[in-house]
Amino acid sequence: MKSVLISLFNKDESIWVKYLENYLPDYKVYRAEVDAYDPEMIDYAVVWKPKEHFFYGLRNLKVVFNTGAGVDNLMKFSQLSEVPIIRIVPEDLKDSMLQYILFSVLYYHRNMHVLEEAQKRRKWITLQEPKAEDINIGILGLGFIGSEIASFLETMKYNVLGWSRTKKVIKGITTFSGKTGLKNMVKKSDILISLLPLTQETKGLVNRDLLEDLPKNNSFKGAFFISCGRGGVQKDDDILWALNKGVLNGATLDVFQNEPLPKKSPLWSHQRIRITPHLAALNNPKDSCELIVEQIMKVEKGEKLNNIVDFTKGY
Ligand code: NDP
Ligand code: OXD
Repeated sequence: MKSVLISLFNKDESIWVKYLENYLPDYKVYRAEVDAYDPEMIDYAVVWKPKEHFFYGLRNLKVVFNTGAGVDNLMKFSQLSEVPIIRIVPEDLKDSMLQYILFSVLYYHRNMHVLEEAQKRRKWITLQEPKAEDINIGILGLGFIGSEIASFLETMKYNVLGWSRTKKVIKGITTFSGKTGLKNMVKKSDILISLLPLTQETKGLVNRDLLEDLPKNNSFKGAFFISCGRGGVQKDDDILWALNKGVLNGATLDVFQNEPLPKKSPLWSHQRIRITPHLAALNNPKDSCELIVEQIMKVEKGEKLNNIVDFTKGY
């Protein structure tokens, strides 16, 4: 009998087990932290932030399924350089991220950050918002999620710019790559959005130097930062510094260098920061399990897999 071992940090594993058992009636599904199992009998692993010891003894592992888009938590397991890691990214993950980003972009575009303050002071102020085409939105990361967000924002008439490791061609989007490309894009970005994975190269990329390049004399009198990729890409202290110095006008942060964000962090109470607890786009268990099962069937038939992570690149 084939076996699947599951370990999902902070997720309700029982729902995932139910779907997997339902879709794979001939397989045994074990929960790593609950069930007894023989590690040598495990064929597939379904994980989210697995514990240090999770992969011990899994000598016959065929594939690891990461139940999320970001695989940074798996890069410390050197034994996985030999085993394919598949990112499970259902289509609706993009929809969720799009909703989150659209909400955040509109919040700033329609001056809600100013109007909320005015309401607290019972002040009736009339503000004319800039036209969408006069707002430059710079997107860091043009992958599965970033490219879709870029195209959607372009259909909303925003002027969209995007930066990636390799230069992209996306209709209606001005694209950049490389260090100079990054600087050139940041200098123009009224709203900067991070959708980058956390790798050796992206760690700490959104820092003082980068934030200082953002426009200051635009119609918002400063730029906004929306962070939805990985917290390690930004330096939280530098975001605070930029806000306090007036280098940045506002920030919406879904991800942080340390999660959960420590209670004592000054980010919580900063007037110009909006915080959400890493939920911009969550994997829905049903669609994810369907994708996992689809890929298991491919392995069993010797077919090519989709969404394989490049362990050397780290994403
Ligand atoms: P992809 O792997 O499809 O895309 C990653 C993008 O980042 C690519 O365009 C890639 O460039 C670019 N990139 C990677 N390294 C660099 C670099 N050194 N310099 C410039 N660009 C770089 O990832 P997804 O779009 O699926 O997801 C992005 C991230 O979003 C995930 O890694 C995850 O961390 C995060 N995420 C967060 C969620 C949340 O709830 N907050 C939910 C889902 C995802 P290239 O195209 O050239 O390879
Ligand atoms: C992901 C996430 O990477 O939820 O999918 O952050």
